[in-house]
Formats: sequence, structure tokens, C-alpha cells
Amino acid sequence: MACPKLFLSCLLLQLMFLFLVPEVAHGQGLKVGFYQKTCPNAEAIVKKVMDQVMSVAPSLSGPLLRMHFHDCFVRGCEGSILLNSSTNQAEKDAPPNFSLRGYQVIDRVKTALEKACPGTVSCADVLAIVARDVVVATGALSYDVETGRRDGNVSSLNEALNNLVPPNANITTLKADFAMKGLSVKDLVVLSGGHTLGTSHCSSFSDRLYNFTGKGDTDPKLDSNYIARLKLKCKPNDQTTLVEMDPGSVRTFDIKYFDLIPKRRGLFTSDAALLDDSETKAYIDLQIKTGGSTFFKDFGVSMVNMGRIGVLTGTAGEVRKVCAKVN
Ligand code: HEM
Ligand SMILES: *[C@@H]1O[C@H](CO)[C@@H](O)[C@H](O)[C@H]1NC(C)=O
Ligand SMILES: *[C@@H]1O[C@H](CO)[C@@H](O)[C@H](O)[C@H]1NC(C)=O
Ligand SMILES: *[C@@H]1O[C@H](CO)[C@@H](O)[C@H](O)[C@H]1NC(C)=O
Ligand SMILES: *[C@@H]1O[C@H](CO)[C@@H](O)[C@H](O)[C@H]1NC(C)=O
Ligand SMILES: CC(=O)N[C@H]1CO[C@H](CO)[C@@H](O)[C@@H]1O
Repeated sequence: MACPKLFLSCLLLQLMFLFLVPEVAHGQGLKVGFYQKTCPNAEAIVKKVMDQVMSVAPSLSGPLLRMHFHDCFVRGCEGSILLNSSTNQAEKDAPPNFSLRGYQVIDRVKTALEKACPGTVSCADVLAIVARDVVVATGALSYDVETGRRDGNVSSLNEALNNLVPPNANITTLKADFAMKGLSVKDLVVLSGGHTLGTSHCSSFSDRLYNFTGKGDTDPKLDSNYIARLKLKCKPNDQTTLVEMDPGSVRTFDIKYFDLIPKRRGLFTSDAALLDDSETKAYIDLQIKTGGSTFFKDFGVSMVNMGRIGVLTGTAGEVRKVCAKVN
């Protein structure tokens, strides 16, 4: 925009655009402290419940972090992961969700919020705040969560199957899937660091141990000593056993997950694939060399980016009263 006459007002307009455009472009109507006026203690209420939950059930940190990820990648961060199946089958009932746990924690948080501020704090925001609180409780650097999301009213098993990246994805697929959600290659490697927490079922990687190309072979990209160890835990077709993704520190948010990758001990093909791109590989090398000099800060930034995917704001959607069903 050129400013020939009326110079000052034109300049003002440009300035307004400078500030307005990015906000619109990032989608969002989200902001830090969205509930400052309508429910000033919202984040404190969540934290109080979460402190209690983490003290008795620290193993829920992994599942609760993953729940926000799964919510955001299917239809955006609008709480659809929490809806029960009704006439159609919901995301919850899609096979990739078979290991998600902690729905009752979300319900507890929501109940506490409804008591203080009825009908105000969305379930999608509960997931975002809870995810922040669990990573901070396990050792991540704190970050400001943007809020102001509203809840959707649709949840579909098929959409979950189509939008959740499978653990056998290669780097091309991973980058493309993240790009489709508006996330960068850096976000991909940083958020993969979430695998510093939690466990996996054997079935999510057993092809790498037993039948990699359908010839009863193993994955050459997985350390053979590690394969031997994993085989002791995971028998063929084991659907129930859980394996630590970052052995020895699954309840600590640290950079040990990155240490595993160049040692060819990343559990999933998608973890190992981070060696196949120069940017993701360089990121991992740098974090190892520098003891995670930027990872802890980067994680908060990438979580905020992830929390912006496909959000409903303003008057779109609704604020659910009960997270498992639409109003
Ligand atoms: C890059 C693509 C990703 C793939 C392919 C992937 C895949 C998986 C798989 C297969 C599991 C194990 C599920 C099971 O068998 O129980 C898992 C667990 C987990 N994922 Fe990811 N994931 C990805 C990205 C992310 C992101 C972005 C986050 C969060 C920032 C995340 C956080 C977690 C956590 C915390 C667990 C452990 C859950 C538990 O303890 O129950 N993942 N992931
Ligand atoms: C990556 O995976 C996709 C989907 O399975 C496949 O079409 C593609 O050929 C693979 N790319 C490479 C480089 O292996
Ligand atoms: C390995 O995979 C092939 C091709 O998918 C299948 O025919 C075979 O039965 C599998 N073998 C085992 C032991 O699961
Ligand atoms: C779902 O929400 C959309 C808009 O957000 C609305 O048009 C639609 O009627 C709603 N559907 C149901 C079943 O509530
Ligand atoms: C949602 O489903 C779970 C598990 O089947 C059940 O315990 C819960 O009561 C349901 N919630 C609602 C609101 O229907
Ligand atoms: C926790 C949860 O809802 N798990 C469901 C995931 O999907 C399977 C079907 O694939 C259901 O049986 C589980 O109940």
C-alpha cells in the first residue's frame, strides 16, 4: 500500500494491518489469558487438579500429552477426541487411539472448571492446558498456553485413520503430514521429542522386529542389539505389552529421546526417519552436542504452533458442558 496523500492516516492504516494481518493469518482469536475476565482462575484450577493427578498417577503424563496431539491432528484442536461415539463411530474408537488413557482426568478438570465458571472453558482448551501442565510437571520449561478455542460437534473414526500419522511413516510422509497442518520441519523434530515421555504397545513397532518387509526379517535401521532386547519383551502378535520409548526416563521430560535416534534406537520407523532429513538430523545432533540448549524452549513454541491447528474461535462451535458429548 502506497501512501501519497493523507499520509498520517494511511500510515496508521498500514500499522493496523501490520498488527492485524498476522493475527488473522494465524487463524485465530486465540490469546494468552483468554479467560482472564470470564474465569480468572481457570489455569490455576487446572493446575490444582493436575498437581494432584500427577502425584498419584504420573504415568498419565504421556497419554495426556498425546491426547492433545491427537485432538489437534484430527479436525483441529476442538475437543473431538473427547466425544463418545453416538450414531457414528468417534475418533476415540479408531485403532490409533487404542492406547489413549486419561479421559477421566479431563472430566475431573472440566468438572472443577464448571463449578467455578459454568459453560465458560472449552474442552479443547482443557486439553491444551493439561498438556502444558503435564510436560512442565515432568521437567519441561513452562510456556504460555494460548486459549480461546471452542469445541466442535463432530468426531469421526475415519478422519482419525486418515489424519494420524502411522508409526511406520517415512520422512517424506511425516514432513508432508505436518506441513498439511501448517507445521514446519522444525516443529516435526521438536514435537517428536514428546516421545521422551510414555510407553508404546509392542504392536506399534513389532513389524521392525519380526516381519519388516513381509519376509520374516528385521528392520536394518534398528540396532540389532536393541532388536534382541525388544524381542524379549515383545513376542509376535503381542497386543498388550507396553514398552518404554525412552527407557529409564519415561516420566522425565529430557533430551534422552534424541540420544537414542543416532544410536538407531528410536522405537518407531517415524523416530528413525528423523535421520533421513538434513534439517531434522542437524537439529538432533545439535541438541545432543549442547545438552538440549534450545530444545526446552523450542518445545513450548512448537506446542503453541500445534495448538493453533484448525481451531474454532469467536462464535464458531460451542463450549461443551460435558466433554464426552455435545451440548
Ligand atoms: C511424528 C509423528 C508421530 C507418530 C508417528 C507417533 C506415533 C506414536 C505411537 C505409535 C505411539 C505409541 C502408541 C501405543 O502403541 O501405545 C506414540 C506414543 C506417544 N506419542 Fe507419538 N507420534 C507422533 C508424534 C507425536 C507428537 C507430536 C506428540 C506430542 C507432542 C507425541 C506424543 C506421544 C506420547 C507422549 C506418547 C506416549 C503415550 C503413552 O504413554 O501412552 N507423539 N506415538
Ligand atoms: C514414503 O511412504 C509413502 C507412503 O507409504 C510412499 O508412497 C513413498 O514412496 C515413501 N517414500 C520413500 C522415499 O520411501
Ligand atoms: C509376514 O508378512 C507377510 C506379508 O504381509 C505375511 O504373508 C506373513 O504371514 C507374515 N509372517 C508372519 C510370521 O507374521
Ligand atoms: C455442528 O456445528 C455446526 C457449526 O459449528 C452447526 O452448523 C451444526 O448444526 C452442528 N451440528 C450438530 C449436530 O449439532
Ligand atoms: C462416554 O463413554 C465412556 C466409556 O464408554 C463412559 O464411561 C462415559 O460415561 C460416557 N460419557 C458420556 C457423557 O456419555
Ligand atoms: C480408550 C478408547 O476409547 N479406546 C478405543 C480405541 O478403539 C478401539 C477399537 O479400535 C476400542 O475398542 C477402544 O475402546
